[in-house]
Formats: sequence, C-alpha cells, structure tokens
Amino acid sequence: MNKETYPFLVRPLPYAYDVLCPVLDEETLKFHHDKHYKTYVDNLNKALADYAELQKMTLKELLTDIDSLPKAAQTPIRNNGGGVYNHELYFDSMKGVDGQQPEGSLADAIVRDFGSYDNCKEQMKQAAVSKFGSGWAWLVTDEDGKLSIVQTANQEVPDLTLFTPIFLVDVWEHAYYLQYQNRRADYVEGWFLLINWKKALKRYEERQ
Ligand code: MN3
Repeated sequence: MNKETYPFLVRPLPYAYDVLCPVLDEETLKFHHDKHYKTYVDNLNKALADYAELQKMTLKELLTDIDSLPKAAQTPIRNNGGGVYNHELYFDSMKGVDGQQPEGSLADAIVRDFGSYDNCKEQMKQAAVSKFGSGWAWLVTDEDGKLSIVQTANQEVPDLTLFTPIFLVDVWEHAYYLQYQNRRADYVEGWFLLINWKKALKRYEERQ
C-alpha cells in the first residue's frame, strides 16, 4: 500500500469529515485524523531522523522485521510506525453508509472460512470488544486466501510476512470516546456499516 519513505507525510482523508455520519461524527474523525494520526506521523519522522539507512525503507519494510532494526529505534518505530500504518489502513477502509455488503471472491472466502458473514462479523466484533486496553481487531488473509481474525495490542501490526491486512477496527478510546463514551460495542457495531468492501476486495485480490 504505502510505497513512500521518510519523511512520511500526513495523508488526507479519502472523504470529507462528515461523510461517516452518523456512525462517526465530524468531531471524532477530525480529532482522530488531524491530531492522533498526525502525531504518529510526526513521531515516526523524529524516530527516523538519525538513521540514514532506515530512511530508505518503506513503512511496510520497517514494520516487517522490527527486531532487526537498531535497538534504540525499535520501540519508537513499533509504536509510531505501527500507528501510521494502522491509521492509514483504518481511514482507507471506510466509506459512508450506503448499504454496502461483502463482494466477489472476498464474499465467497468469508462464507468458506467463517460459515457466513454473520459469523465473521460476530468473531470480529468479539475480538474488538474483548481487546483489553488499546489495540485493534483485523481481518487478514494469508497468501493462499485463507481469512482469519486477529487482535493486536497498542499499535502493533500482525506478522506482515504471513498476512495481508484486509481491514481493521481501531478500539483505542480516542477512536470513539467523544461520541460513544464507554460504549465500545455500539461503535464497533456501527463500524461494520462503514466498511469499504470494494477496497477490501482489492486488497484481498492483491494479497502477497
Ligand atoms: Mn486511533
């Protein structure tokens, strides 16, 4: 997805701030994108400022084998590089509510691997709601197209050598608290209505 290298830039949202209403209101999205996500971009650039060799790497390359990076850079890259990667995918995985449903080979794979879309949704919701503290729930595929749901803590990413992310839901409180307060389950239920299935299908078909 992200071919760029240092210095990383804040990507504009692919839609207006009010497009995800009523599931996510303008204020929630504005703070999330303009403040939280931007801070990860700024801090990732700071973390890379002293490492000429890391400045040539894409975000995915940086996140694929963090343990091989210089020791002092590992935690800032895990936290902030993951923060950039996860938020860019999150914002890019949504669109306004328009009755969208799973499509094409991804819809078929969901039925094959989960029995039904309802089961898939239930498992993803369970992963999102049960995540203790801050983190993410993901739908990922392996290179053969087998789907699974994973949770990650904080800003960690799934093993990108094994999995291609299809979409993910942010369950940090900053993603929903302004609008939903402590009602994480209500936010997650609404989030399913926002999934951009056309982009999800494209990621599924282009998996590596
Ligand atoms: Mn977030």
